[in-house]
Amino acid sequence: MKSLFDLTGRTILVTGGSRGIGFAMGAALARHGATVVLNGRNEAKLEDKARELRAEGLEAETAVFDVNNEAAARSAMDKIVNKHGHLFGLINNAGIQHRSPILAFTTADFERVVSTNLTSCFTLSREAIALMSEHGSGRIINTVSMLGSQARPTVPAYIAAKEGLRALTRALAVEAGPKGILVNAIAPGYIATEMNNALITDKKFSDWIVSKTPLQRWGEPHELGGGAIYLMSEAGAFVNGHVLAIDGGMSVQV
Ligand code: GCO
Repeated sequence: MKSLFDLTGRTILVTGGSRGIGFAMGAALARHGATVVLNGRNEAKLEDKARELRAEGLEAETAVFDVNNEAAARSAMDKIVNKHGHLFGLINNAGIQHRSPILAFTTADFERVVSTNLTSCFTLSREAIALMSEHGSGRIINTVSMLGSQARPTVPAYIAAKEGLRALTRALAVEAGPKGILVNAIAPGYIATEMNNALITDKKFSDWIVSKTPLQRWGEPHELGGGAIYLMSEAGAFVNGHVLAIDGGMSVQV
């Protein structure tokens, strides 16, 4: 009896896949049978991480492109389809952060964050939906954030983009659903990743995060893997337009 969580035969592109949450999701998917294609901008780093998974006997490939480059992204997806016959899944995980008091936050910085964290998710999803529609099936997961409906100072672009990505998830879910494509989101809490190093090493801030999280700790990247497996598997075959919080309960604590 095939497990509900068996991803064998499913090829899944993970953007921002060379480290942190993206690599953790990719590794989890590969360990459940998927062929993962890790995306990033640094070819050497990507190859190292894909080699790490292949050393476990897993199916891992790389696709080097900047998610802001539509043509490069579409070309990478076409290559996946030409090699594997189907792009089953896309995880729009690539994201950047910029922290600054609002009065010093430039328009260029705001637009840069929104471009990577929101606009690129739209363009990659549109291209993926075009390819997935030919098969009548597919899955998209957007990495959003606990931040959005809740906020903290100095990260306005990130909050706006990630909340917009929640809304985009719902918009795509209703339009792609009739094509057999499910679109969902995962909302991490505060996870111990490179992007958050500055926060983790700031004892005052880190203590505050721990106090605001019912599990009283930072999350670990590997703790995002199960959610990705669920939403990419048969177990998630009727889940569409959902935002899965993986935040230790932080989003429900006052
Ligand atoms: C920050 C952090 C957050 C986390 C995460 C929280 O500066 O507050 O980078 O944005 O990364 O998004 O859910």
